[in-house]
Amino acid sequence: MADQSWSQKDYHHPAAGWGAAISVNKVLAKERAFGRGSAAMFRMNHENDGFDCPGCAWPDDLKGLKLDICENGIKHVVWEMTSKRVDRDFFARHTVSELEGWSDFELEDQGRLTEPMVYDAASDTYVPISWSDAFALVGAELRALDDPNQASFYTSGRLGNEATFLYQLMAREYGTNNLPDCSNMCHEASGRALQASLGTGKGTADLEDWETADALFIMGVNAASNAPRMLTALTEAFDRGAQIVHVNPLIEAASRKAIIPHEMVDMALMKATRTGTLNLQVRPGGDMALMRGMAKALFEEFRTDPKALDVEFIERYTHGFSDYRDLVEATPWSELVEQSGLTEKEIRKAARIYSASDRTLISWCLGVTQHEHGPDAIREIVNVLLLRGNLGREGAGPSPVRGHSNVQGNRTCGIDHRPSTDFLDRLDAATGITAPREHGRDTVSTIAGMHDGTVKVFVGMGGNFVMAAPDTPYTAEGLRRCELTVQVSTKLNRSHLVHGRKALILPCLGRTEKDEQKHGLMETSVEDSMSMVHLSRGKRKPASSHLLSEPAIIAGMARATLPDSATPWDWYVDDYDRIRDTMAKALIGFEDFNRRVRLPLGFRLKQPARELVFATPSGRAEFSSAPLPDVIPADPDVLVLQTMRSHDQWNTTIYSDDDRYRGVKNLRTLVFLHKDDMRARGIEQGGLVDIVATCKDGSTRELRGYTALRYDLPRGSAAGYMPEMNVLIGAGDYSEQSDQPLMKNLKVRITPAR
Ligand SMILES: Nc1nc2c(c(=O)[nH]1)N[C@H]1C(S)=C(S)[C@@H](COP(=O)(O)OP(=O)(O)OC[C@H]3O[C@@H](n4cnc5c(=O)[nH]c(N)nc54)[C@H](O)[C@@H]3O)O[C@H]1N2
Ligand SMILES: Nc1nc2c(c(=O)[nH]1)N[C@H]1C(S)=C(S)[C@@H](COP(=O)(O)OP(=O)(O)OC[C@H]3O[C@@H](n4cnc5c(=O)[nH]c(N)nc54)[C@H](O)[C@@H]3O)O[C@H]1N2
Ligand SMILES: [Mo]
Repeated sequence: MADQSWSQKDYHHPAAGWGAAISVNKVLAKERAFGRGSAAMFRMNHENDGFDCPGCAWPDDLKGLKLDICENGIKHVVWEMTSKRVDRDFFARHTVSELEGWSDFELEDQGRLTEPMVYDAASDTYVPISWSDAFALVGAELRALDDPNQASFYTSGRLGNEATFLYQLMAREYGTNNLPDCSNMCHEASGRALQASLGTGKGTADLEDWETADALFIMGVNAASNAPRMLTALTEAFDRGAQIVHVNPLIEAASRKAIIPHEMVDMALMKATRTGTLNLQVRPGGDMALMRGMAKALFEEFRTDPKALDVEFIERYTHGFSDYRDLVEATPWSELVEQSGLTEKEIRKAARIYSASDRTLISWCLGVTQHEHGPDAIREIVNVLLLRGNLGREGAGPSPVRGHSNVQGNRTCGIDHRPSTDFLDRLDAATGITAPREHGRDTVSTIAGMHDGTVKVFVGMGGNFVMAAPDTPYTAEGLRRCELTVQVSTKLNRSHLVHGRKALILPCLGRTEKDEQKHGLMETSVEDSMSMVHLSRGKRKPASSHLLSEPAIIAGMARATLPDSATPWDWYVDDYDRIRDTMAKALIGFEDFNRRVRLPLGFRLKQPARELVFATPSGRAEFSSAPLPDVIPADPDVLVLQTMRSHDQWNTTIYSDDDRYRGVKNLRTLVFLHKDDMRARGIEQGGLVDIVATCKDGSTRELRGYTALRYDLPRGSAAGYMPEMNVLIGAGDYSEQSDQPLMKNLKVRITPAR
């Protein structure tokens, strides 16, 4: 064995519970945020008073006095509240070249950014710049471009709705739809599939549906780490006797048992509740075959039991049923078994659970979306739901688990590189601008544009583009070719060091902080995974007196870029109610925004598909009849590698090198493999390996010296961590259907290290 400082053990404890509590205390201590951290928890996610958890997009459970908090949400808040600071002295002491040698962890660990900085090539350092000079620089560069489409405006899914609206308004008034966002890497597939099937880009289920479903299918998500508050819904589901089927190549912690931290008695007694009733270890990309197999079993059952299908629903509300049935019936079991990686018995068992249930909800995340056929797989999920009328009623429906806390709100409020004409017409009418109609660039195409010289200015509203995007060196080279890169951030990260000829770091307020404007303390709104829109109000003193809010930074850039703009940028920033008044006119479902967002729990955006109104060409829910893809590599030597998060990270932010629920300590440069695949390759437990990925264009990329660990996953598959493994994903490795990078489907060869 190589390095012995790491360890791997099976994890037998329940998810959440004391392990989580202890971990929270460690984080509080490390960030020197004890008093602050615990006070903050009690202000988070509270009925219209307090800030929205900046972590994931799981909805807040605000009923009664239940304090709905989770370990990772707390870590995330504390991360923002650290008492450490990155100030001008820090930048004077360290050249950018020196900082490039630091780890991502070390960079973020320096604390909060405190004032605007500009890159000074002569000294290779960032030096202070006033806000007005920073805005003037952005304006001058943007105005100097030959074509507005030479700029690209990225959003990471933290941005509140009001800032989001101003940001897209600025880009469109300036003249481009180049609005890539992190959603291009997570749920683009869900948006496109649901739009095609149901005429809406979002799920239709809400938290109450989670609370009343009697069968839940949880697909391709590591909920205990990435949506921990789902554990509450799962324990409650188990307690009421619901079936909970987890579909995942890995048996993740959320599929076993959990103790919910706010259930103090359970915590004290160590009483764990089960959170799963069946695990189906599909092969990577095998979800569509599983769904189709379930449909096939239902059709068979229907021959003797007319209740197996909801014939009335199908006749009344759907289109394309008979084509779909013919296709499914023509697909042999052998193919479904092979492509799903499951046995016929397992698929039939899942189908029986489904047909015995009156109210079924199907949820999914990146394990389903980040594949070549993500959209087809999601449409197949919808097909299966439609077969039994699991739509538009309590306890049922599709429920994608979104990522960043406001990624869904970003799309609703206009971050869309492919906006509909309808949306743009309303925007124009409400704001008096003339938005461009030509579609813009997404994440993948922004990187391509940086390389061919058609993208010269990059603005990042949050996020860490260079680390989050695929093909790290290629993306880095693209950013370096830009004339100007602007990063609006709270903490130092690699995207500040990998910069254009000119570069700005613009530090902003975090969501936990007070946002004081001319008309007083401002609130911003967010939309969760289940379409609830509610207010978030920061409570803490800002990390530095020089920070501006995101709306103020956007307005500053807009004023400098569009000197003749008729948009009242400063007037908007003085009072966010004014932004909301304009949003109420521009966005469907936001009527009377200012009043409704102040209702005790905010309001739920109307979901036409939930009312069985379908904005599809046929006006009905569309069955899709996509061919079943072959997801098995032709060469048995090739493994399908997925890149995922550890328990202790937030996307590109790494809290520690541990992955508690997978039993790993102190190691991130690892690859999980099936024991037989290890044996076949002469790889030992803990042995070092080289990983070579072959990209779609035939080019190869490699990572050397990773540690191989035995893990319970399907033969032929492998797993490791993002963002380190992004170097293996070619820039051209994205889905033809969704343009999403294939982050869960890399074709690799793994051999003992040379
Ligand atoms: N603590 C924490 N919370 C987070 C984040 C974070 O980094 N840290 N990130 C946030 C963001 S932006 C997002 S988008 C979400 C991401 O949430 P997840 O989707 O849970 O993210 P991953 O860690 O990529 O895990 C992917 C899961 O899919 C499974 N999987 C892989 N391939 C397949 C497949 O072919 N089929 C099926 N059925 N499953 C598969 C993996 O085994 C793993 O369980 O979480 C959000 N919440
Ligand atoms: N290989 C692989 N790659 C992936 C994925 C994968 O599963 N596998 N997942 C993809 C997914 S789903 C996503 S969403 C992306 C994540 O992509 P991003 O959203 O671009 O990345 P994050 O790591 O969430 O961004 C962290 C940075 O955001 C800044 N920040 C934090 N809070 C705030 C705030 O309130 N305001 C502002 N302005 N800035 C703030 C901080 O400076 C911090 O360094 O990564 C993608 N990349
Ligand atoms: Mo995401």
